[in-house]
Amino acid sequence: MRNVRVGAAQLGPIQRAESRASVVKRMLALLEEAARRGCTLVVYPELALTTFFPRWHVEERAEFDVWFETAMPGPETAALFQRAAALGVAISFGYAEKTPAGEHFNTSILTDRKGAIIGKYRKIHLPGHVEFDPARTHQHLEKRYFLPGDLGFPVFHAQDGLIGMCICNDRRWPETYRVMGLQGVEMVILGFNTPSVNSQKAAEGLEERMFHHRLSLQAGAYQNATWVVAVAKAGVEDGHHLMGGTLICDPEGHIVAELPGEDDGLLVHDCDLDATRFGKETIFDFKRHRRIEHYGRITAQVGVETPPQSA
Ligand code: CDT
Repeated sequence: MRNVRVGAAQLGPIQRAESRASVVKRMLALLEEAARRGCTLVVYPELALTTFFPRWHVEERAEFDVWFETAMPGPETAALFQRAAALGVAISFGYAEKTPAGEHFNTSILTDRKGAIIGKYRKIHLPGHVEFDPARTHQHLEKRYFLPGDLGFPVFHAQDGLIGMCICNDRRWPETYRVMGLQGVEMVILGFNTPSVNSQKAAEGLEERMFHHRLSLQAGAYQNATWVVAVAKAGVEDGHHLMGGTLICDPEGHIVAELPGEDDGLLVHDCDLDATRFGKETIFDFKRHRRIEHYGRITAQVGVETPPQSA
């Protein structure tokens, strides 16, 4: 048994006016609770330090550099790393990253239990659009403000096992999990900011959004025999509703824990990494069963190419 007691640390809404210092205080409160409850790993959401700013359009994107971190840890986040190290708890959270070369990424990091960053991931599947779109009920401008991640889907030795990260929209893509699955991933951790309505389809509300969320996570877990820990930023943020749905899937694809509500809150679960072995050694023993000679299209082609019509 290789148990990881994980704390999925959901954050309620972060309003535009809320300072980083105030958010870090909320994260620290969840960290303290997690340590009291014996967690060795705490996972926070995507863009955990700020409001979900890609919902706003600005002509001059440099105006939005205020939402980006140029150092991690930085002045406001150092306290989080220090406290996590003192408590012996590893942490993972998402933030907007601006590199020294001026590139912008939607990023998450993973630390060890001493507060050292041992893993970094930059979001690859950026949803939404580049320009203001008047046809949508709300904007989702991730493609405007971020570059697609350039680090692949790495998996890290952590917590006596193999842990990988992805971010929000990545969870809807089977490729995300499979690339990590091919590295033996035993726990996928991710944060998300998901509006509870579809900006292009008013009829698609919370129930359907939650269905697709669970469906994606459960399939990813089962098909790769891995734990999946998904953590929401939820509630009404600057007038826009983000769904909750912080949950944990076991390697058989079952949801084994789910956090109700849309406020700051901690979902704690014991995840035995050895529970991934059965699936990895039987139905999803990739080495025995995969047929890569038929998977060429997956990497050779982006969009759909329909077959030619027969005469
Ligand atoms: N943050 C994020 O990736 N949210 C998306 C919303 C999709 S709608 C453009 C998600 O997949 O949940």
